[in-house]
Amino acid sequence: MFGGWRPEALRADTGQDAWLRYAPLETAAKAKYASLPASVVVLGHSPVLRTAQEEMIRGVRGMMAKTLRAEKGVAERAIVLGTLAAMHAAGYSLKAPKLEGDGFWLTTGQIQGIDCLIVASTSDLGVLYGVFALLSKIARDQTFSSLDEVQQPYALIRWVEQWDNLNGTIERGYAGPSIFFENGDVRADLRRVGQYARLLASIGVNGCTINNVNADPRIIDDSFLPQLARIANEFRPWGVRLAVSVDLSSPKVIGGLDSFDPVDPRVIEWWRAKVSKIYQQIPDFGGFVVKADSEGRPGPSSYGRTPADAATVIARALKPHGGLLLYRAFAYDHHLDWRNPKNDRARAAYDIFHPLDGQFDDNVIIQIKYGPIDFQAREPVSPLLGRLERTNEGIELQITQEYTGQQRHLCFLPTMWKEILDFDLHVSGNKTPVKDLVAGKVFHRPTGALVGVANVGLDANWLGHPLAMANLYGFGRLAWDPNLSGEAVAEEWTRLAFGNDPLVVKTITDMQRASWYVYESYTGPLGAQTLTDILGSHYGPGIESSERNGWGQWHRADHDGIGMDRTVATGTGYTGQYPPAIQNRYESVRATPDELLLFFHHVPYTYLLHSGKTVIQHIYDSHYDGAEEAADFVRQWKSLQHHVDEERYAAVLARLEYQAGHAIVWRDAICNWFFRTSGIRDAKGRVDHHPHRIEAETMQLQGYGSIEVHPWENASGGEGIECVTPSGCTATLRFDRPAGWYEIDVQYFDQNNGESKFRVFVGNQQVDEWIANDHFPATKPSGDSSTRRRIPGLALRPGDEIRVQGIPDGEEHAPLDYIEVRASPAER
Ligand code: GCV
Repeated sequence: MFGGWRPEALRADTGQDAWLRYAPLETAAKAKYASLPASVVVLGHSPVLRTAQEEMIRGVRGMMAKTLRAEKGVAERAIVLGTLAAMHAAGYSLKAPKLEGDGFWLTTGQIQGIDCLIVASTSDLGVLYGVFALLSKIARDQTFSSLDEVQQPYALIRWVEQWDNLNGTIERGYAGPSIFFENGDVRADLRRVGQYARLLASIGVNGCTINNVNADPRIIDDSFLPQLARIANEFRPWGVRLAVSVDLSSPKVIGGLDSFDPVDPRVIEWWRAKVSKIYQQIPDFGGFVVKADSEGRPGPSSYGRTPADAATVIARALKPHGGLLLYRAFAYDHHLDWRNPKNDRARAAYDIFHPLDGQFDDNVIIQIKYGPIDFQAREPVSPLLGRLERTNEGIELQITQEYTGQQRHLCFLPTMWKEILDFDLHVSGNKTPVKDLVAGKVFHRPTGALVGVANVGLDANWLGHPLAMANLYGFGRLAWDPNLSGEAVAEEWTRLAFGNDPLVVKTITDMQRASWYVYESYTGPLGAQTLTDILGSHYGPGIESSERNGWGQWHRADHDGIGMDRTVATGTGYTGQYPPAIQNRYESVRATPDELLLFFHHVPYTYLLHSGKTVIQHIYDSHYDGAEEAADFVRQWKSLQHHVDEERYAAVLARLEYQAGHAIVWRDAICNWFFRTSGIRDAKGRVDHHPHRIEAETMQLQGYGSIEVHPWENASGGEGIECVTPSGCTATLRFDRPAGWYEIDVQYFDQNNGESKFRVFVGNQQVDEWIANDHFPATKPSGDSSTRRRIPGLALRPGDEIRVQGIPDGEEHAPLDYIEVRASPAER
């Protein structure tokens, strides 16, 4: 048998149960929990308490193959679930610690003289959270013989948002269609919604906004409310409050008014009546999210009103029912004049919202993206987070990997979120980490919020990449307790999702922890932001797409240098939005940390970093290192074969191999672009020098013709080849190196508008074939569609003819970029 063979770890797993698998425990662990009581008593009847009892039974049954007896009172050793009030009412005398809100207490103690395991809270929901915490401990093989633990949530509002459209698509969703909507209606089958709510509850998430912030007004049409109520019914047993995004022009578009001016009495009345109707059908409705005056959405500016005017009308309608309004600070002009060096999109949130501080009602939360631009792989913390003293604020994080590899690349985001949440903004010269600001602790606000844009879909494993669910898990865990370390979160998740095999735990935890830095290192150097195609997919490289247009994501790279001057002294003045200590750090080019240098300063390529390298050499080195580290993920993952189930092993391996190839596409695009632009050579001689690469356009072509790829840096040599002959074309080369074992990489373009076939021959022998049927976000040869096929272990002899045959399909013309022939790893 294989070393470390573990039956539970090898069970086939679709990923649907995510971190709530409750896989059978190993024999030793089972013995550890053998003394667990045989019954579970719940004090109370609410749906949430019922859920808590059922979950306890489900978890123990899964992990220990025992079915706890469900009881109403303590007559024998029991796991006792209930609120402190219910325990007192039942006459149980407990010396309870101070608990607030949905915090919980896990302890062992005597109830009526009988030893019990107690899960207590001040709320029913806190009891459910405590049950999940207890089951998580068992699944992670934790000892709890002398259990006495209190957990309190850090922030009151811990919501996820989905950008689902009513037609069933998801904006920036990468894991299938919506679990909520299809064809303009709420789905008939809502089983996945209940399962999602269970996952959310297990990590302490207490609200979910189900539709795109680019909201369809129909979401709150009277005729739609019964459908929303069906979703709320699925959420309710898990204590997840339903919320929706609303369009500010709703009073006009679906309400029949001729205006949506927020101070118009008819508009005020419309919102009041609408909200009442919603609460009649959904009494525990959470509230609304608003995106206004942003990226073409209607907003108060149409009537010369402010966001505070708009927020007030809606907040006052929600207030009597206990509803919240999350008003997004992501509002900016996307028609900025790029020629004006003083213009700066990064300033927008602060410029718009800071003057309004104190003008928002207490049930409004200003929801602020973590950085001033838009979920880039690296941004400084938004200065607005430190500047709202008389207004509730919340932070918006992005779980779906819009700019961070779209769940095809491994990128564990809690590492980034920890840096942000721990970042000390030094407000008024005091220690004020972002986590305290957004929890409302610094200015003693009634509430605060951590919001994560999740965008799970109908794919069995929710987010596409089997390792990406660590991001959803990590969001919930950090929203609950931002003092956890990223490592602890990664390890917890790995144990729950893959079991406790030490090799598995260490390998996956290490990979997750490294992954954000690795992704950053080949996609966006020194705070220049993710150098992706910002006008389209936000996926592959697209270096100039952010320049010379109104979107304001400029990094201003030219022949001499790169970076945005955002200083007060000579630039856009953005640094002046930070409290003095932070302003001083970013205002000075020397004091700015390397990783954010280009966000704040325009410097020559020859500028020397703190690391001792020039900017240009850093760009080259980080992209080469990053691509190598991405390749190393494949090696690390392979060490887990037979330690994790075959299904996930194969699925993760395929994604990591793809990522390793795509990291090279990124590396080459960025290095070549900066080489051509700056004219400065790579001191290590790697850039634009690929000794084993044969450009497809230089091969002997039959039927294939050359094509230019735009932008040029997204294909090797700026060109590729394509075949429009239905029966196929070939590209051939003669191998002229010594006999030995080799591997061949075929770099081709896999568009989503056809499924070309490829075959590779050595002489007359076919050595591989495949169909280009992946679903990259591209309809043409590009940095999005560029991918590779690796053919390992070929015995090649001098004079061999290597021939690639491509057969086009639909609009995809079997496009090829290059092939690389390298000695097999063992022979290098
Ligand atoms: C839902 C970015 C995304 C948009 C998104 C927007 C937002 O611009 O690319 O898809 O819109 O942010 O957060 O509102």
